[in-house]
Amino acid sequence: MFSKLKERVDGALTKAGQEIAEKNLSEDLLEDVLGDLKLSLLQSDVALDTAEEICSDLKDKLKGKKVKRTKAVDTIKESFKHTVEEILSQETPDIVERIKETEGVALVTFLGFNGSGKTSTLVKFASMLKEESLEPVLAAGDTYRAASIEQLEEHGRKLNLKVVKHDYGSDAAAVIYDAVKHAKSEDKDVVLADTAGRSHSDTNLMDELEKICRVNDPDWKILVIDSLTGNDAVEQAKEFEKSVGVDGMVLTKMDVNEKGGAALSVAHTLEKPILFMGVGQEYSDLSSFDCEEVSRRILE
Ligand SMILES: Nc1nc2c(ncn2[C@@H]2O[C@H](COP(=O)(O)OP(=O)(O)O)[C@@H](O)[C@H]2O)c(=O)[nH]1
Ligand SMILES: [Mg+2]
Repeated sequence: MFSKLKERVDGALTKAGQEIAEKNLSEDLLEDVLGDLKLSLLQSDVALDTAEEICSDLKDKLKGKKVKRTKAVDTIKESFKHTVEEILSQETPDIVERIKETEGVALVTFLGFNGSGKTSTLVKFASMLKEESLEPVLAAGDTYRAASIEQLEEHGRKLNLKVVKHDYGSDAAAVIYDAVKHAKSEDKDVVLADTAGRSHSDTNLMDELEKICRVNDPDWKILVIDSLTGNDAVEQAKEFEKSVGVDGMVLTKMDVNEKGGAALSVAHTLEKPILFMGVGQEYSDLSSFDCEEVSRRILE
């Protein structure tokens, strides 16, 4: 009888103790802490819209949540870190394996702004495929920028790979079509197609890109993004996704960028995997995307 009473008293005391030890996360505290965390994202070159969306989603998720009083700030910080890691850790397909499994000739096109690193990424990828005993054909689909065809031919010579080209100003869709035809006739595995760099204001080049994709129906449309791009990375990603669709992304120049915020911006915007990162100017400087390392750089 007494022990029952004692149990009840003990229970009530524990509950009262818990209530003192716990609190609901208030909007004020969340705004305070998330405001600081948003600033840290901006300092890592994360685009403003992305930083704002991440923090406001997190605020909605955490508002009113019961937490240990002494751990309130830590809980918010932990959730924030977890969110950043989750955005970056999209499931990444093994593109090399998928190319190997493709029946006939796989077509991979590289898209992106001028100077983002399309041609460099293409030739690094060609070198990676060669090491996997695949034989790519290169398509000189940038028929627009001066010297782009010679640049690709030079790499073709170094890597001992066939480059299919037409003249400057010619139809890029036709170059890529020919490259695929050539690859089929020679029993090659894969065509890697370069394209001209474009910007959202370049309607002609965007139209040309749509034609390339309509005519050739690539297996992979890979968006190449310069990791040094700040707010504009989001706009670029949206524009390419809207026009032709994006299957995966490559973040270049990660060797000269300590911050890595563009990776978070584009992964959050498109929810597409980051297949590789460019980490230098040698053929071997194409690494698989290291989610943990990039999260660390952004959160540091
Ligand atoms: N450090 C560094 N430079 C890169 C990387 N990727 C591309 N570049 C350089 O960026 C410049 C533009 O690259 P390019 O491939 O010609 O860009 P494209 O106009 O998109 O074809 C060149 O000077 C490249 O050497 C990278 O991962 N690291
Ligand atoms: Mg180029």
